Amino acid sequence: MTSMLKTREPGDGPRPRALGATEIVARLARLEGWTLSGDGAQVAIEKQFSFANYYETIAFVNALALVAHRQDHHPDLGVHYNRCIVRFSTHDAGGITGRDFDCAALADALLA
Ligand code: H2B
Repeated sequence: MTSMLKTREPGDGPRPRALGATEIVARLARLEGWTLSGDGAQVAIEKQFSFANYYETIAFVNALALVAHRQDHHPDLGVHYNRCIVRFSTHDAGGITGRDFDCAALADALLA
């Protein structure tokens, strides 16, 4: 079923292109707290978000889930009592793409 909440549907737009190392480093420098993690098939950009308690952590996770749904781009999440580790990579491209950086900025904006 098509959701009214979605801004991107599967297959929308050009297939994302995996970014090279120089571009990844340049884009990481423009974000606060995001780092490169893993390598090869496990490469991703990652950030730990800290909260006061479980309720706040889950509120963030739920808000991020809506962003992910709207963008049709889904992070891996490590959910803990008062922190959430967010990892973005693009499986379809086998690496990190502009979509990962766009969604990282949207995750940050949830707390701005
Ligand atoms: N999320 C992430 N993180 N990477 C992808 O490659 C990806 C996704 N692909 N969400 C999307 C869904 C794709 O499978 C659908 C068909 O658009």
